[in-house]
Amino acid sequence: MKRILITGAAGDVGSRLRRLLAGQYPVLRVSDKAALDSANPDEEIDRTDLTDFEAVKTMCQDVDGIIHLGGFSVEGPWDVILNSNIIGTYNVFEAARLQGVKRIIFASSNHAVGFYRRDEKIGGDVTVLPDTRYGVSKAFGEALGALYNRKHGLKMFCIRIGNVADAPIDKRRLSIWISPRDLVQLVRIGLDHPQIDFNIVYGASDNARSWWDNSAAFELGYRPEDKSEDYAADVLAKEPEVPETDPTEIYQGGTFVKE
Ligand code: 15L
Repeated sequence: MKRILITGAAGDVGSRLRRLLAGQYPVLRVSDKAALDSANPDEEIDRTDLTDFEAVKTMCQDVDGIIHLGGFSVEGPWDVILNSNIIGTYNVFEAARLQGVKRIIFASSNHAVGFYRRDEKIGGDVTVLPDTRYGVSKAFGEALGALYNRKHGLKMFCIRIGNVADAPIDKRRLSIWISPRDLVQLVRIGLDHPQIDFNIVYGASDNARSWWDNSAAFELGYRPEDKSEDYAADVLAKEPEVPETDPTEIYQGGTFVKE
C-alpha cells in the first residue's frame, strides 16, 4: 500500500488517525471539506466535498487504500444524512472502483445495530437493527460495501466503531470503548491483512462488559492492548441514576434510541 487516503480527516477520529498513522505508509492523503492542519512530510492535503462526484474521483486518483470516515457522525436531519452519509459514501465507493483502489476501510458504527438489547451478545453477522437515520446510513455503507466487494472485487473492511476516546466516559462506553491505538491496530489489519475480502468487525478494546462477539477480528490477529475495566470504578462512581426500564438503558445504542 503506497498511498492511503483518509476522508473526514479533520474530525476527531480522523485527526487521531492522521497523527497515529504518520510514517506508516509512504503517502497519506488527508481529505476533508473542513479546514485541515497544514501538510506534514509525506502528506497530501485535499479539500473535497464528498457530494461532488467529479471531485471525489480526483481525490481517489492513485490511491491504494481508503479509510472512509467522512460524513455526519451522529443523528441528524434526513437531508444531512442523505447527502453526507448516503450520497457521500456512494460517491467514494464508486470513485474508488473507477480509480482501481484496492481496499476500503469503512467506518461503520455501533448504531447500525443499536436496537439490540444489552443482555444480548451479538456478532458481526447479525441482521442490522439501526437506532437512528444515522445508524441506517451506516448499515447502507456496509451493504454497499458488500455489493462492491462481490460485484467489483473491492476489498472491504467495515468497523462498527463503538466510542473512540482516550478513556471511557460513562457506563455505556465501558462496554463499547475503543482506544485510539486499538483502532489504529484494527485499521492496519484492514489495510494490510492478506485475508481481507468483505469483513465486519467491532471497533472495541478489550472490554469485559462488551456486548459484542468480536471473534472475526481476533481471527485476523487483532489483540487489543487497552481494557475499559481499568476505568470502571471511576466511571461508575460518577454515573447518574437512570431507571433500568428506560429504553436508553435497555438498548445498546443508549440515548440514540430516543433521538
Ligand atoms: C458514534 O457512532 C458516533 O460517531 C460517536 O460520536 C459516538 O456517539 C458513538 O457512536 C457512541 O455510540 O458513543
